[in-house]
Amino acid sequence: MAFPKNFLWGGATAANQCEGGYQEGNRGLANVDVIPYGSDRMAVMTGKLKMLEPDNKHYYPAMEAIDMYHHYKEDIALFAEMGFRTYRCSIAWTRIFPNGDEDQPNEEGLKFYEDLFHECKKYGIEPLVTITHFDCPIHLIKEYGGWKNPILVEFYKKLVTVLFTRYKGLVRYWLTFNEINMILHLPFMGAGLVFEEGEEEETVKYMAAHHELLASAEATRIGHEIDPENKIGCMLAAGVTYPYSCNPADVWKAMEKDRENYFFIDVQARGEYPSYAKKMLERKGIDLHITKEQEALLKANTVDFVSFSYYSSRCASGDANIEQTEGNVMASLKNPYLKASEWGWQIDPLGLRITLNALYDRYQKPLFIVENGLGAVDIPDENGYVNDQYRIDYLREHIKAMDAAINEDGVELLGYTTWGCIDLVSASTGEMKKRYGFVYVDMDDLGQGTLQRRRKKSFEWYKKVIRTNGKDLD
Ligand code: BGP
Repeated sequence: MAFPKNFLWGGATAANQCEGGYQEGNRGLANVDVIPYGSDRMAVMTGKLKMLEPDNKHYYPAMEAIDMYHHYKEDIALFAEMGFRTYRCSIAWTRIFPNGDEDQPNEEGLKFYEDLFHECKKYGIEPLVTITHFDCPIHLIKEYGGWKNPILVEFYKKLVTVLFTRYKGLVRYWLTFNEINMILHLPFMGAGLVFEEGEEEETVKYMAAHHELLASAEATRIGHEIDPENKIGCMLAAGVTYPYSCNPADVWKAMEKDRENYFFIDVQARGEYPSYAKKMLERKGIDLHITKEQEALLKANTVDFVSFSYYSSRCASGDANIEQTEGNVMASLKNPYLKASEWGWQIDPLGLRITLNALYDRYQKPLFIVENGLGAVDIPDENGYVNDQYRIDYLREHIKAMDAAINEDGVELLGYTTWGCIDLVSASTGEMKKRYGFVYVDMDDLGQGTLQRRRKKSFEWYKKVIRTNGKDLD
């Protein structure tokens, strides 16, 4: 058991799921603010139901979330108490450019993150910053159609130039787009796409993806220019796909499913559209009009490291009649060898080792696990204490898998940030009761609660894991 000396242990959050304060500090309205809790949520996230303004009939959990906007000092102090060496957070685009297309950034928003990063540094915590974690200014959606419009690349360039300049020396680790492959599954959330009657959805999604890939390469270029010390990474919703059986038709299906996801990272890490993707687009009749300049941009600006989220492996078959289960948005077949969380996400620590190896074999770049964890219903006892042994068990097995990948397989892994280190709003369901944290937050699915923070059992456990650099996992 030995993790590298500078291994970055920590936790991860996203602005839209924890910050709240959606109207504070001149912040503008974003897509994530108008994604409601309840039965319309999926339709809005997928761009099938157009909701570009809040209404009185829905509850919108991101608006207040766990109000980290006002609690960040207290929360970072708790992370420091656990010994975090890094904290992954994201920037709300609309705090920096409320509409997205202004000439000048909003000073209050810039100052907010500057203070937050200083607060991290005070404790020796290295910020790991996601530039866009599922957020897009509503104005850019209404006015330009979101990422389907290439002009978004220009607005994004402006955003990253401001961020890299202002936070030079304060932030070194950056991720361009959270779970970039989610655009195919949650296009409103991932790219501000709303589909009009008769619109060719797949074409629009791949076009928007192309623009995000260009924007990501631009960010890598600009980030390196402004400060060569910057480390810029991409981010994949990962989880290897197993063939349901050794039937070659199943093996083929599993490969196809993996390629659907790898496609994005192939471009970001290897610098070009892979041949299978070109053929796939051709077959579908999708022409992205890729220019020579764009090809050169992608080629010259590959990422420094590959980061990913991992919750479970997936399973695919050539036979359409096998039972499905829930997964991180992407449905998978039910794997009879695995147990699942209360939300049906299959638990597979060895799958993490397999995923780490697959990504390292493919890209030969340092990896970073920036999300992993167990979403569970936590029931506080009469003293408000949560004994979340199940979460400890989940994390322990995944840390062992990381250890094996590093020490037995030679994978280069920079760090590990568990998802939702403090309870926050679930991205897929909008619930608060799907909790991931070491810190309990008193808030329910409809925004009722005191917002009080309390340490769970896993808090002390993770503190020990970090203190011993992953040696003591008991
Ligand atoms: C990933 C997202 C996160 C996060 C996590 C857990 O897809 O990057 O934002 O929420 O999944 O998912 P959920 O919140 O749906 O349980």
